[in-house]
Amino acid sequence: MGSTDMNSSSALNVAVVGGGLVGSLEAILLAKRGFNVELYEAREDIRTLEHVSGRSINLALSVRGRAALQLVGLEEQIVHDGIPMNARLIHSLSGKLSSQPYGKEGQFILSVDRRLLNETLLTEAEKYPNIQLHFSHKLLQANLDKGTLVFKKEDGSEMTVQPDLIIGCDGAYSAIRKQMIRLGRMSYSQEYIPHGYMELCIPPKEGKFATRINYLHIWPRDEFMMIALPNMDASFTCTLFMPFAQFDQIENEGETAGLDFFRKYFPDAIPLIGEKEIKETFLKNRGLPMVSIKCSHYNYKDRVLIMGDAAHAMVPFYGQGMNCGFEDCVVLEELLEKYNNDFAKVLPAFSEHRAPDAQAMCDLAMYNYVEMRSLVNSRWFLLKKKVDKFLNWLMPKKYIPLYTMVTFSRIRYHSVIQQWKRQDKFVEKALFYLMCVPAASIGVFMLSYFKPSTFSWLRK
Ligand code: FAD
Ligand code: EGO
Repeated sequence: MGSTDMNSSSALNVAVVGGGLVGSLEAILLAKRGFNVELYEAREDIRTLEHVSGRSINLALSVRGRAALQLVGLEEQIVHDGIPMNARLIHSLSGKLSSQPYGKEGQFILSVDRRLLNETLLTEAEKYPNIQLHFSHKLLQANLDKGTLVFKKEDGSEMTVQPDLIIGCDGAYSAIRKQMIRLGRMSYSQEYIPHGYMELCIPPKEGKFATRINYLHIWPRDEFMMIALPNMDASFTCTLFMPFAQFDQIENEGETAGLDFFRKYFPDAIPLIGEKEIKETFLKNRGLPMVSIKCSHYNYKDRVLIMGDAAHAMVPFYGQGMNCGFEDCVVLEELLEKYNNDFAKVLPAFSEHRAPDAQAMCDLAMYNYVEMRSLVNSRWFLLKKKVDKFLNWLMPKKYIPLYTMVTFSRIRYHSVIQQWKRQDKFVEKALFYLMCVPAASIGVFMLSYFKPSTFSWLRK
């Protein structure tokens, strides 16, 4: 049995495992190339679920993610359904607000609703006659040598398929990746960080946004960090990052500990979120873990490929996880084109081309995690950004801030690191030589003062 396809069509069958952000997008791209695509998603169809307690969390979409959405003709719609964030807005402990734009005119990142984005992609996928969506299909086993996948269906029964190509887009805890590791010769590392995250909601105030809309709100507080991104329904979603030890302490201290914590570190956010909501969120929810996963390669022979978080989960301190996963899709698309859909060439090439970049982004995200905690307070945050801006003004071609290269360009991530190191070295050197000027002047002055004869040849 070469496939589950009963049609006489000779098109190759591709199974996409995971109908999250990357899986649903990749399914569309593969269908556009004429493959028969079967998409298997463990959860129910999210479009049929009631707007239950699971609060709509939002994501920052930037240039790399948009490039992929453009390939499937959805960029405009997604941008329309998102909220531009033109600047960062830094909240100091005293409640002072300072903003700084992300770029020149019209440069912004977008706050998009994860669920809406996923639903839009699934609905688009459904328009293709050569895509079949299978919800409530959880991958149980995979035999990658034979190329067989076993799914568990809603009614508990099992189903086996044997597609020509398997694309694993099943997230950070990928079952496909697990099988690839078992087959050997695959590098793999994972790291849980000591921080957890928790989401809180800033509800609309009299139907309007309770605070300034078109910003990425940031509360830098050393070990504790909070951000807020706007939603289309006039609410904001806050994400609080703090060490699990602190989450545990608050949990053990009792009823009002969460609120007391906010009084101490985020006083200006209390009227926005509401005392009751803060108390309840701390009682109801716990800190959620964040993991960074690097591996290589991403393919198994010419049969299996992992993409998105399955291949490279990263800590969220750059807002790049989804963007990087979407860029994976662009890269795969380019390689399929280049090698005329020849999997034996495309898959190894994808691993070789993409792993250095995705690993670089994982490193950059981890670096930002360390960097942001070292910023101590909002003053330092702003100062750093001002220095970046000044250097860029001084040398627009030679010095591009790291955040700009990552977020507003499509420079390969590994090249971003190279360029960043290069320009940092340059700045260091420039500073050194600049310091040499006053140092030399002082030297000349002292010499001429204490030993004027040194310069007697000048007076001839
Ligand atoms: P997922 O979205 O995890 O999708 C995987 C899918 O596979 C799921 O639908 C799951 O149900 C399914 N699945 C899993 N196992 C199986 C199985 N055995 N069988 C069948 N199906 C299965 N990224 C950004 O770009 N910008 C941001 O601002 C941003 N903020 C973030 C904030 C936080 C707190 C976190 C945790 C992440 C953030 N990210 C952000 C990262 C982003 O969420 C991920 O990179 C993105 O969701 C990855 O998409 P994916 O499709 O690879 O994986
Ligand atoms: C000095 C000052 C060096 C995610 C500031 C580096 C990340 C880092 C988590 C923001 C924006 C989208 C984000 C900036 C820096 C999302 C982001 C940034 C956070 C936290 C985030 C910025 C979701 C790092 N982008 N960013 O420049 O505004 O700067 F604060 Cl905790």
